[in-house]
Amino acid sequence: MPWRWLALVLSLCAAPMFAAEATRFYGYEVVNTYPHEITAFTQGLIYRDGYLWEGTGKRGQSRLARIELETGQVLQQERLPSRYFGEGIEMVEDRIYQLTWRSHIVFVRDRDSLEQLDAHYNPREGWGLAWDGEHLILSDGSSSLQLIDPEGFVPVGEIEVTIRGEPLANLNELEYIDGEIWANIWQTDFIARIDPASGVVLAVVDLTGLADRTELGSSEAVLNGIAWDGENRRLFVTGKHWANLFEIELTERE
Ligand SMILES: [Ca+2]
Repeated sequence: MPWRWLALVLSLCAAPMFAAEATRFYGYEVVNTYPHEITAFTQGLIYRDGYLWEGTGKRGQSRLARIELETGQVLQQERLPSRYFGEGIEMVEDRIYQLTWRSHIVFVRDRDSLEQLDAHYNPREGWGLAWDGEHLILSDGSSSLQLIDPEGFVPVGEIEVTIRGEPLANLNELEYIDGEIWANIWQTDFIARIDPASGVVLAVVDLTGLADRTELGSSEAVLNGIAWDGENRRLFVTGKHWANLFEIELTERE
């Protein structure tokens, strides 16, 4: 039941005393609003070296792009062959990994030229990707996250993600922030903050209303894409077919 977890979250909201003990909840404030290409079907988003990097999906529209934050302008891009549906991206040193949805191929590109250096096999679906400094973290739409050695893209571990003891599925775009794994929950306005050691959802970020602040380019326009500027501690979020990307700060909920 795909919405089972949502019922759990809402029940937590309705019981704040218990929720405060079990799962923290955060709201948000918008700090900055930037342009974002409304045609971009955002599947992977990171901020590194002063730029946004975005992987997009849809066959025939999939690409990896380096983007200027302030203008949303694409500075550099590499398109995927039209048979591939691009998914999550992550940078490991001078290499960028880009997932495909169901083609089981992971492209490895040079950070500077975006030229393909290598390709790996991913036995699962490819959804989101993050980097904890030692392993890549892969989501596949289930409640399970894979830990992967970037050398050869070899799975070395698994994290089962739960909220109040129940599996939390539909984990999508990922970001590793201050020792936590943050995950968009597909087709919702929620981001889960996950303890990598236990898989327990420590907190839920509720971004309800953010989509109302931008133009949406299709019926598939949902929140997706988390990027963290660790140096300046800035948090960026956007969505598929959203006309804007937002810098937000979290607010505590009672
Ligand atoms: Ca990300």
